[in-house]
Amino acid sequence: MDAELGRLEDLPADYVAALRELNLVPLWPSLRAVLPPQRPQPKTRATHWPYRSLRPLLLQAGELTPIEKAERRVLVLANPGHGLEKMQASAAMYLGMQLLLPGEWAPSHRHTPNAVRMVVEGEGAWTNVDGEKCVMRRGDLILTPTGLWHEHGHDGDEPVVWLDVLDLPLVYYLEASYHINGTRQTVKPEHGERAYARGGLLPTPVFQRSAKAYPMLRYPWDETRAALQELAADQPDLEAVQLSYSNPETGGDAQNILGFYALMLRPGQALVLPVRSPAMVFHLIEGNAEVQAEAQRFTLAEADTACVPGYSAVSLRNGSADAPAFVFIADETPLHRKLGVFEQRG
Ligand code: GTQ
Repeated sequence: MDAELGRLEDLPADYVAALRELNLVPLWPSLRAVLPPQRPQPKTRATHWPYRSLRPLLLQAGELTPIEKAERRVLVLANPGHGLEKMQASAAMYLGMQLLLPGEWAPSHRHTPNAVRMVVEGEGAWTNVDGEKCVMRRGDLILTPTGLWHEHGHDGDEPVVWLDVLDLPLVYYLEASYHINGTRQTVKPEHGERAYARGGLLPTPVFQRSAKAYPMLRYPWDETRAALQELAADQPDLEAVQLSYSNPETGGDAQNILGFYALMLRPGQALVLPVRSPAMVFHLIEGNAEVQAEAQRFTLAEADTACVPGYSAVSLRNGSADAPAFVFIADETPLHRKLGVFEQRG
């Protein structure tokens, strides 16, 4: 058992005042708060954002606020455990649902936080990232890594919605968050998803290697879905049919701070995840699934998003006995591993 430590109230008021005057703080009254026993006490709460409820409010934002007055028309999925005004889903993850209407243009900018988009609904939108025009179709994952120019446009005739996942809370906390506005991008003919279309085969130009830190920017959903189904068929005993979105040149994580994965739950499958230090986000692309984290249980319908804190017991269950469920997962694993604080218990 931990010894009980002295409280601030135990100290003479004039002593505390003298400390404050010199910008000094006694550690012992706060020691247990910053170093709690056995495991962290996350502010992040298990939270569910049903798409059915947020969609009408997002479409209403399209009527209330023109794109010129928003630049990015986004409703932020804020975790109440952190306070809504902090606009964070977890310690390091930000989530937003972004709406772009036909004919609109979200102007070019670049910023220090890394972003990805997971396309939720609608046809005809595109995002230019570093001069590469990425079409946006449901289930596609599109990267906009740190420092790269990006702009969103829409040539279709129905609203387009996507989920933004950024490491903004971390970069903001580091006092390293800022943006620069730019002008309309010149589109180049390259498409990383074509160059790296086959796993295990790398483009190998004789005269130069790719100089791009992020060679693949769009991960089309039809490819990801097919890869999951082929993996499931190839390994019928595999417990977790999961793929990582990776950088095809390095084989490492697609981005430096957050990790991105696609998981297929077989019909009727229940999956108990190991307790690990990073927080996780689940976004249901197809099917239906249940997420249980500690005392909470959420039933995810298509396009629903949920967040769970690190160090919690999480289990997933496919609610259908006939059809697979496809889940997009974002987590803080690359960050935890780089910092040396990654942990898996049990
Ligand atoms: O689309 O560039 O949700 O800059 C937050 C900040 C989206 C974007 C967000 C952004 C963007």
